[in-house]
Amino acid sequence: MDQEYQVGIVGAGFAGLVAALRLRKAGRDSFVIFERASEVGGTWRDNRYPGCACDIPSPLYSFSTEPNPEWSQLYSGQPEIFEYLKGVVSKNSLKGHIRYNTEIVDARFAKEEGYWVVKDQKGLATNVRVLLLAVGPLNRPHIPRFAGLDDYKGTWFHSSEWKTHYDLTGKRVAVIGTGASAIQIVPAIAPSVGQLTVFQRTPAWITSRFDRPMGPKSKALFRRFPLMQRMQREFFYWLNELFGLGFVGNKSINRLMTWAALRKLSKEVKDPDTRRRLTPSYTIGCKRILKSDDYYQTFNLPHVSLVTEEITCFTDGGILTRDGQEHVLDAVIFGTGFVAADIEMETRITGLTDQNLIDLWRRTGAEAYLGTTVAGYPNLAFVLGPNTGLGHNSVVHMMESQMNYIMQYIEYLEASGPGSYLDIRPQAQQAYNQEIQERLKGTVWSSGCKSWYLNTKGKNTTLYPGLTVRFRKETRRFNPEVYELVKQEEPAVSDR
Ligand code: N01
Repeated sequence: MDQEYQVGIVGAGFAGLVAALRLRKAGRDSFVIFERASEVGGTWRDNRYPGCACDIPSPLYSFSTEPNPEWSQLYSGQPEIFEYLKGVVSKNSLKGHIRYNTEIVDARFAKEEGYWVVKDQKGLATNVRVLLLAVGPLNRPHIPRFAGLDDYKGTWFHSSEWKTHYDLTGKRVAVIGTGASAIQIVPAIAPSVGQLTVFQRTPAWITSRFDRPMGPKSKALFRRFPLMQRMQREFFYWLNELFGLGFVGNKSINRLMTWAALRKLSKEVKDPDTRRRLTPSYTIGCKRILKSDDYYQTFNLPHVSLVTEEITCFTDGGILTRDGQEHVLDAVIFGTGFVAADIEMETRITGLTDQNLIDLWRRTGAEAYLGTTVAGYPNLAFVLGPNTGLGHNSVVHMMESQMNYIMQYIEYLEASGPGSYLDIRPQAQQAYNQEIQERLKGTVWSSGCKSWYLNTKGKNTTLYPGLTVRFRKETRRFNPEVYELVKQEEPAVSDR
């Protein structure tokens, strides 16, 4: 069977939609998006917990080609971001390209033909010349298997699997974890619960969000003068880049961020002992810096308490901590994050050999050239692949940079004739990743804390160790000399 599409995209979250928009903009129609759920949105579809919002300002955390003058807040909530994504899909007529409820379980490169054969959970195969994996790193919940959890009689769930029908009103509730999700959940549920206990293992560095509503005047202004919104986007982008310098070695900016965060803590938390326990002891930025305008104040409420004793186990009625105290609870929310650095995709991906890419990465740690292409797996690219995450700016910018590169990659491949394939040379991939790991050494992320940026072997496979301007420059031009181009002598297929 011939290839059916030029491009197949796995995932219809932000990354998959960035890819689809770029293909559309280039006038391409031969692409299909495989989405395992019944709706687009990825993380913004799955995370529905109270208070869920983006910690990057919406004018920046949006597609550069799809500005939205209607954001109601500077930091929009999940329902609005989800609606925005669905709106972009409708406006750009992408719906017809999406195969919903389709989970890709197997992707095999047919090297004689120069295309990928991808199979879904029902066994249906589709052939695509280029496969784009846009699955995102934050969709596999990390749920620690505490002893006794199975015997606990109360309700428990992970932040990304919120039980929307469970009413927390008046209940004795615990939140485990104090990461980005938890610090949004805690102030959102505190007013309605009867008692709230926050179990903290490591305090987070928290800075102010300075969130504010976008009133009718600014909306009207942005509608009338799109350039104004573009300028607002640029403003936040460059501000974040400036603070990004503090992550990659600039001590003065790092000190400024530390000072601002400590000042905020001392102003917003009344009780000195709670304040002390909320004070981090590691370098700011080593774990993701969190942004909140209302988390700290929650600990001033009489029915909210912070527990820093280690959790020993669950009991029938709640949680037992190392000091021997049992915390009786009706419900426990796991704000314990995601498995991000150890790629645990269910899909079997085989390229030029029978080696499953995911098994390979389990051994080596995930790595790719420019976070995009992987040696031995030709005609395949990741959008938001290894070491493309950020601690300081919008990942949408990174995805759009990658698509600048991927579009040229596709054009070059097509110009090379039907059935040809492009494989990144292992030496180029290795040199790039050595440099990435080298550059990470001088950053805050390597300053000694434990974070989800690191895999179980301690290797940082998630973050790009620099400013996004640098990555944009690196991805500006496709460089064919670092690829091996294999042309078919007698092409088995023709391009559609
Ligand atoms: O997860 P986290 P998150 N016992 O890994 C604690 C993005 N995000 O879901 O620091 C006790 O940051 C752990 O403690 P420690 C955003 O980019 C997206 O909050 O490891 N505690 C930590 O406090 C963010 O950065 C969206 O000591 C345990 C917490 O759980 C990323 O997702 C929304 C524990 C985990 O924090 C992850 O944020 C929110 C244990 N055994 C966040 N195991 C959306 O896109 C873990 N912890 C909507």
